[in-house]
Amino acid sequence: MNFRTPLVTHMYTADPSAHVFEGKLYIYPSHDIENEGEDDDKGGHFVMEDYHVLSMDDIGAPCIDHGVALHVKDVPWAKKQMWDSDVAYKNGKYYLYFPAKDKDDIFRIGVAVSDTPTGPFKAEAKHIPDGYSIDPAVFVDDDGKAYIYFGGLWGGQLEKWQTGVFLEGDPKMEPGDDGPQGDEPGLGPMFAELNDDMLSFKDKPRELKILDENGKPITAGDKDRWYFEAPWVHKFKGKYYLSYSTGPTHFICYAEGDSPAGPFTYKGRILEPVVGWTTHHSIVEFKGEWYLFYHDSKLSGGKTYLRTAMYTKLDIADDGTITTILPY
Ligand code: FUB
Repeated sequence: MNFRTPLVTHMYTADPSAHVFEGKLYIYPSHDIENEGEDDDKGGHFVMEDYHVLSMDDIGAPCIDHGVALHVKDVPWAKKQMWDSDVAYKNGKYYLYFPAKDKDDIFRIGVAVSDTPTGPFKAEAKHIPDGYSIDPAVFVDDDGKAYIYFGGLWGGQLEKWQTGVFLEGDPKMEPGDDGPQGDEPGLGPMFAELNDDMLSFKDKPRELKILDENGKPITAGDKDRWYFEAPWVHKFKGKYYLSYSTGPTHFICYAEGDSPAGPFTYKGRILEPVVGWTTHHSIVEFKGEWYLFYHDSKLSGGKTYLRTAMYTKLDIADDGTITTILPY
């Protein structure tokens, strides 16, 4: 089995979003590249320019790189920083959801369409209205309804959107300064149902709170459990599980709910910290088994912005409890 080893080594890949399409595993990673950017909390060193699509015919099979599926130069509204993406299938088409900074350096979420899971994807002329911040993840339920989750703090700018419009704030402020603090409820990921055309939201996105065991929102000061970025939703035995990264404490955690719209109650940890600053994952069922795709920075010798995607098996008990993975 090629568990816990790089999916590919000819380029750096991160934020792997895995799906089963046409009986195979398709992985949609970020494509990390070398750069001189500043390694700061604003994420200036993540300067990705394009997306490649990867696939595996089976667990343990070689991972194939299908080449560039979308480049920033082909996205009319985008300027730079093609961060974590996700792909959904509906109506015979594949939809790639991705963030990028627009001409004003504001992260927006766009969509690009293809007839095949490997692309190439053609970007819409404008970003999705009300699509902002980073890390879009789309969950298509058994009834065909599709939901998008997105948002990340600090470099991902989520805290700038608390009023529904982008607030730049004091330029001297450090990332995170203007988000909730201490005992205040932490910000949760944003959520919206997608319209049938998959190109727009049905309603304005709304924030999902992650609750603790007493039904109270996880606070901004609860850094081992707070939401930071990287939302992902999977369904198991009729329940919905929202997993996410805790950012500066480097955990992947999960919370359980009865509906894709939440509320979600914190349940535990999926992955302990990896080498590198970020960790970002996806969860997929393939041929009756569950897998966690994630990344670390081992291959680059710990460079936070040069990461490598990999996967391992996930053990889920009948009641949905996930066994915590120790990465090494
Ligand atoms: O890949 C750039 C950013 O790093 C992602 O958007 C975050 O989730 C983190 O993995």
